Amino acid sequence: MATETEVHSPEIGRELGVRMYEQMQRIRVFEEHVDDLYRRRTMPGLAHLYIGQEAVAVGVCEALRRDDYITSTHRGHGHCLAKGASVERMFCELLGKEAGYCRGKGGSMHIADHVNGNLGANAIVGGSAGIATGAALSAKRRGTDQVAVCFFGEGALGQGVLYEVMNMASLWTLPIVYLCENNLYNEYTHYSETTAGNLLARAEAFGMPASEVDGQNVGAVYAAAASAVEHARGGSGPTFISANTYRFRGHHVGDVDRSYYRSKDEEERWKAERDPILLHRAWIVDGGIATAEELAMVDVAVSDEVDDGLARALEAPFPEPSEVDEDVYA
Ligand SMILES: Cc1ncc(C[n+]2csc(CCOP(=O)(O)OP(=O)(O)O)c2C)c(N)n1
Repeated sequence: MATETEVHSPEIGRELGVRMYEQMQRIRVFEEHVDDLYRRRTMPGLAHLYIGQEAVAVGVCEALRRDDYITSTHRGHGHCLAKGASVERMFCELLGKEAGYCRGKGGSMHIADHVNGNLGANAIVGGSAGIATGAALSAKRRGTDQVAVCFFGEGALGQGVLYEVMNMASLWTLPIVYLCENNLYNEYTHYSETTAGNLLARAEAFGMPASEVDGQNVGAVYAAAASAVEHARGGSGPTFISANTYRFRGHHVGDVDRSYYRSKDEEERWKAERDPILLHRAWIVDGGIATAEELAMVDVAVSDEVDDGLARALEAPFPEPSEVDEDVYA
């Protein structure tokens, strides 16, 4: 695995470079706290951590406007935070509190944040493809220049709905980016055992441009996303991006013994050589964009913000029992 850090787009200056670092750190620290909440049995249910994949959500969302749409997956905390969600309200949702994004009734896999264009996480693999494509169709029909990004894991490449909507998006020239996060594993199975043929060729068959990007390099993801978003906003239709990445932790927080499906050595290599935050930090410092001391101050500020958000969420009230059937549709 290469350890290069220089494949950034030249237009990433200090403000964007440092903000992308901060956003990735926010996601990393948030997820570490989620893992801790699970281990301390403070959080009900499970969560699928985004640690290791931060550069994908951040690189893509930095190329979007606030009123652009995203749809997310079961591994969605990174997408929500990158699109502007509040740390405190996300913790509230995970802890079942009234102030959460779904008033505490959705939990980790159902966070939606319409104010920031996030149409929601989705526990069904491939389940958000129709929603994202519908949002793109709506934007086109309303004559806005909004773009939709559909995040999904490579496991969703086995879901028929993805191909139905990619066909429509291409026929109707919809403003959408299909963003496949290939973290190599569908739960406990390597994707090469579930996905036949050439991955990009699947999108190219519908006549849309398809490309691959290093998902550990936030600058490269940003450049690929910015170009796809411009393509969509300019009326040229859908594109497909496959971001090569890796989840550093288990499929979910309870997946701690992973040696039967991937080696410790493989995990350690990714963490040591392909950590998106370390790579971006090296790019910033080596390139003289900001100093190590400045980034250390960002680390402290992010850590304090996440600690405070969690403390407030832990203190926050649960919904009243009388509200149990409000906002519940199924
Ligand atoms: C339609 C459907 N089938 C099966 C599952 C169970 N399931 C949950 S996550 C997952 C694997 C998803 O892999 P991928 O899409 O690559 O995302 P990742 O977990 O790697 O982020 C499966 C099979 C599900 N949630 N939905």
